[in-house]
Amino acid sequence: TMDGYQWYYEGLNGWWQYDDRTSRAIEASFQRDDKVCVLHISGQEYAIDLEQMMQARLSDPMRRRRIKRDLVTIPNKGVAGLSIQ
Ligand code: V3L
Repeated sequence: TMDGYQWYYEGLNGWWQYDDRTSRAIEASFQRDDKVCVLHISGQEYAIDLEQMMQARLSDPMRRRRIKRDLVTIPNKGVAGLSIQ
């Protein structure tokens, strides 16, 4: 669906995959060349900045993380906080 790509946000010593719904929403914005999209993710609103490649909480913009679009096959920590062992 996404040509073997996925969206990731930064965690401690690695990258987490976004949940599928969020990842598809970010991809749609990316394909439209949007600069930013605002998404509801696990009870919080986040601005996904596709120029800076960062996510930040709307209610607390200091809470920023890097994001990236990369192959689904890269090593990662899991999906949206659910660890892979
Ligand atoms: N999807 C799901 N949960 C998120 C996301 C997101 N895009 N962004 C933040 N959170 P903040 P390690 C992460 C969660 O940035 O051990 C991971 O998913 C975030 O969860 O201040 O550091 C893990 O569950 C955090 O719990 O808004 O790699 C957890 O951190 C909370 O929102 C630990 O991961 C505050 O993040």
